[in-house]
Amino acid sequence: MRDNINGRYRRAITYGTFDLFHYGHLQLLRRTADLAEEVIVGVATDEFNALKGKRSMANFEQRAEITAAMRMVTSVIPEDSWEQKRLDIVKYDIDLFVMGDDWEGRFDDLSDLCAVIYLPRTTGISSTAIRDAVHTFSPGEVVRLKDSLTAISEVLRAFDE
Ligand code: C2G
Repeated sequence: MRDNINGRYRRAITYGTFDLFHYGHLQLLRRTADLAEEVIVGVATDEFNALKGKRSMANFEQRAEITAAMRMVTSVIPEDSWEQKRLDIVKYDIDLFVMGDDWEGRFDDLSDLCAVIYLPRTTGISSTAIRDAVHTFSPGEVVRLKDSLTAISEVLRAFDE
Protein backbone atom coordinates (compact mmCIF):
# COMPACT_ATOMS: atom_id res chain seq x y z
CA MET A 1 0.00 0.00 0.00
CA ARG A 2 1.52 3.31 -0.97
CA ASP A 3 1.96 6.06 1.60
CA ASN A 4 -0.82 8.59 1.58
CA ILE A 5 -0.03 12.27 1.15
CA ASN A 6 -1.35 14.10 4.21
CA GLY A 7 -3.87 11.32 4.71
CA ARG A 8 -4.94 11.29 1.08
CA TYR A 9 -4.15 8.87 -1.69
CA ARG A 10 -1.96 10.11 -4.53
CA ARG A 11 -4.02 9.11 -7.54
CA ALA A 12 -7.55 7.65 -7.73
CA ILE A 13 -9.41 6.20 -10.67
CA THR A 14 -13.12 5.71 -11.21
CA TYR A 15 -15.23 4.70 -14.19
CA GLY A 16 -18.68 5.47 -15.52
CA THR A 17 -20.99 6.45 -18.34
CA PHE A 18 -21.65 9.97 -16.97
CA ASP A 19 -24.61 10.49 -19.30
CA LEU A 20 -26.66 13.68 -18.68
CA PHE A 21 -24.10 14.67 -16.03
CA HIS A 22 -25.96 15.21 -12.77
CA TYR A 23 -25.54 15.84 -9.06
CA GLY A 24 -24.93 12.16 -8.28
CA HIS A 25 -21.95 12.13 -10.64
CA LEU A 26 -20.66 15.39 -9.19
CA GLN A 27 -20.91 14.08 -5.63
CA LEU A 28 -19.06 10.88 -6.55
CA LEU A 29 -16.21 12.79 -8.19
CA ARG A 30 -16.13 15.40 -5.42
CA ARG A 31 -15.83 12.76 -2.70
CA THR A 32 -13.20 10.91 -4.71
CA ALA A 33 -11.21 14.16 -4.92
CA ASP A 34 -11.53 14.51 -1.14
CA LEU A 35 -9.79 11.13 -0.86
CA ALA A 36 -7.03 11.60 -3.46
CA GLU A 37 -4.74 14.29 -4.80
CA GLU A 38 -5.52 13.37 -8.42
CA VAL A 39 -8.63 11.84 -10.00
CA ILE A 40 -8.57 9.98 -13.32
CA VAL A 41 -11.97 9.13 -14.79
CA GLY A 42 -12.61 6.35 -17.30
CA VAL A 43 -15.64 7.40 -19.37
CA ALA A 44 -17.41 4.57 -21.15
CA THR A 45 -17.20 4.77 -24.94
CA ASP A 46 -20.40 4.40 -26.98
CA GLU A 47 -19.21 0.95 -28.07
CA PHE A 48 -18.61 -0.16 -24.46
CA ASN A 49 -22.01 1.21 -23.48
CA ALA A 50 -23.57 -0.97 -26.16
CA LEU A 51 -21.67 -3.92 -24.65
CA LYS A 52 -23.07 -2.97 -21.19
CA GLY A 53 -26.52 -2.79 -22.75
CA LYS A 54 -26.65 0.85 -21.73
CA ARG A 55 -28.14 3.58 -23.98
CA SER A 56 -26.86 7.13 -23.43
CA MET A 57 -28.35 10.34 -24.83
CA ALA A 58 -24.98 12.11 -25.12
CA ASN A 59 -22.18 10.57 -27.16
CA PHE A 60 -18.76 9.66 -25.76
CA GLU A 61 -17.08 12.91 -26.85
CA GLN A 62 -19.69 15.05 -25.09
CA ARG A 63 -19.75 12.90 -21.94
CA ALA A 64 -15.94 12.91 -21.79
CA GLU A 65 -15.74 16.67 -22.36
CA ILE A 66 -18.27 17.48 -19.63
CA THR A 67 -16.58 15.13 -17.16
CA ALA A 68 -13.11 16.54 -17.99
CA ALA A 69 -14.44 20.06 -17.36
CA MET A 70 -15.11 19.24 -13.71
CA ARG A 71 -12.57 21.07 -11.55
CA MET A 72 -11.80 17.97 -9.42
CA VAL A 73 -11.02 15.78 -12.47
CA THR A 74 -7.33 15.51 -13.38
CA SER A 75 -7.85 13.63 -16.65
CA VAL A 76 -10.30 11.49 -18.57
CA ILE A 77 -9.53 8.24 -20.40
CA PRO A 78 -11.85 6.13 -22.56
CA GLU A 79 -13.31 3.03 -20.95
CA ASP A 80 -13.86 0.44 -23.63
CA SER A 81 -13.67 -2.88 -21.79
CA TRP A 82 -14.34 -4.46 -18.40
CA GLU A 83 -10.80 -5.89 -18.35
CA GLN A 84 -8.92 -2.60 -18.72
CA LYS A 85 -9.18 -1.64 -15.04
CA ARG A 86 -6.23 -3.80 -13.93
CA LEU A 87 -4.09 -2.47 -16.78
CA ASP A 88 -5.09 1.13 -16.03
CA ILE A 89 -4.23 0.79 -12.33
CA VAL A 90 -0.69 -0.29 -13.25
CA LYS A 91 -0.34 2.06 -16.23
CA TYR A 92 -1.42 5.17 -14.30
CA ASP A 93 0.18 4.11 -10.98
CA ILE A 94 -3.17 4.24 -9.18
CA ASP A 95 -3.38 3.76 -5.39
CA LEU A 96 -7.16 4.13 -5.00
CA PHE A 97 -10.05 2.64 -7.01
CA VAL A 98 -13.47 4.21 -6.34
CA MET A 99 -16.99 3.30 -7.47
CA GLY A 100 -20.49 4.05 -6.22
CA ASP A 101 -21.85 1.37 -3.91
CA ASP A 102 -24.29 0.09 -6.52
CA TRP A 103 -21.12 -1.74 -7.58
CA GLU A 104 -20.33 -2.90 -4.01
CA GLY A 105 -18.03 -5.94 -4.12
CA ARG A 106 -17.82 -6.09 -7.93
CA PHE A 107 -14.22 -4.89 -8.08
CA ASP A 108 -12.77 -6.30 -4.83
CA ASP A 109 -10.43 -8.41 -6.95
CA LEU A 110 -8.46 -5.23 -7.67
CA SER A 111 -7.48 -4.91 -4.00
CA ASP A 112 -4.18 -6.70 -4.64
CA LEU A 113 -3.18 -3.66 -6.75
CA CYS A 114 -4.66 -0.71 -4.82
CA ALA A 115 -7.22 0.33 -2.21
CA VAL A 116 -10.82 -0.27 -3.34
CA ILE A 117 -13.58 1.99 -1.94
CA TYR A 118 -17.32 2.06 -2.73
CA LEU A 119 -19.03 5.38 -1.95
CA PRO A 120 -22.77 5.66 -1.19
CA ARG A 121 -24.80 6.51 -4.27
CA THR A 122 -26.63 9.85 -4.22
CA THR A 123 -30.29 8.89 -3.88
CA GLY A 124 -33.15 10.32 -5.92
CA ILE A 125 -31.31 10.98 -9.17
CA SER A 126 -30.12 8.90 -12.10
CA SER A 127 -29.44 9.37 -15.80
CA THR A 128 -32.18 6.81 -16.49
CA ALA A 129 -34.80 8.84 -14.59
CA ILE A 130 -33.80 12.04 -16.41
CA ARG A 131 -33.84 10.26 -19.78
CA ASP A 132 -37.26 8.73 -19.11
CA ALA A 133 -38.65 12.14 -18.10
CA VAL A 134 -37.32 13.71 -21.30
CA HIS A 135 -38.80 10.94 -23.42
CA THR A 136 -42.10 11.03 -21.58
CA PHE A 137 -42.82 14.68 -22.22
CA SER A 138 -41.02 15.74 -25.36
CA PRO A 139 -42.48 18.99 -26.84
CA GLY A 140 -44.22 17.10 -29.65
CA GLU A 141 -45.82 14.74 -27.17
CA VAL A 142 -47.01 17.63 -25.01
CA VAL A 143 -48.81 19.13 -28.05
CA ARG A 144 -50.43 15.80 -28.90
CA LEU A 145 -51.40 15.26 -25.26
CA LYS A 146 -53.04 18.71 -25.13
CA ASP A 147 -54.95 18.07 -28.38
CA SER A 148 -56.23 14.74 -27.06
CA LEU A 149 -57.31 16.31 -23.76
CA THR A 150 -59.12 19.09 -25.67
CA ALA A 151 -60.92 16.55 -27.81
CA ILE A 152 -61.93 14.50 -24.76
CA SER A 153 -63.25 17.56 -22.92
CA GLU A 154 -65.32 18.56 -26.00
CA VAL A 155 -66.86 15.05 -26.12
CA LEU A 156 -67.62 15.17 -22.38
CA ARG A 157 -69.14 18.64 -22.78
CA ALA A 158 -71.38 17.36 -25.60
CA PHE A 159 -72.64 14.60 -23.26
CA ASP A 160 -73.53 17.20 -20.62
CA GLU A 161 -75.68 19.27 -23.03
N1 C2G B 1 -23.52 7.42 -9.13
C1 C2G B 1 -23.81 7.90 -7.86
N2 C2G B 1 -25.06 8.38 -7.61
C2 C2G B 1 -26.00 8.41 -8.58
C3 C2G B 1 -25.70 7.94 -9.88
C4 C2G B 1 -24.43 7.44 -10.13
O1 C2G B 1 -22.96 7.88 -6.95
N3 C2G B 1 -27.25 8.89 -8.29
C5 C2G B 1 -22.17 6.89 -9.37
C6 C2G B 1 -22.19 5.43 -9.81
O2 C2G B 1 -22.25 4.58 -8.68
C7 C2G B 1 -20.86 5.33 -10.55
C8 C2G B 1 -20.69 6.74 -11.16
O3 C2G B 1 -21.57 7.61 -10.44
O4 C2G B 1 -19.80 5.08 -9.63
C9 C2G B 1 -21.07 6.77 -12.63
O5 C2G B 1 -22.39 6.26 -12.74
P1 C2G B 1 -22.89 5.85 -14.22
O6 C2G B 1 -22.60 6.94 -15.16
O7 C2G B 1 -24.28 5.31 -14.09
O8 C2G B 1 -21.87 4.67 -14.56
P2 C2G B 1 -22.19 3.11 -14.68
O9 C2G B 1 -23.18 2.88 -15.75
O10 C2G B 1 -22.44 2.63 -13.31
O11 C2G B 1 -20.82 2.55 -15.29
O12 C2G B 1 -16.97 -0.12 -15.42
C10 C2G B 1 -17.86 0.58 -14.59
C11 C2G B 1 -18.96 1.19 -15.40
O13 C2G B 1 -18.47 1.96 -16.47
C12 C2G B 1 -19.82 2.04 -14.48
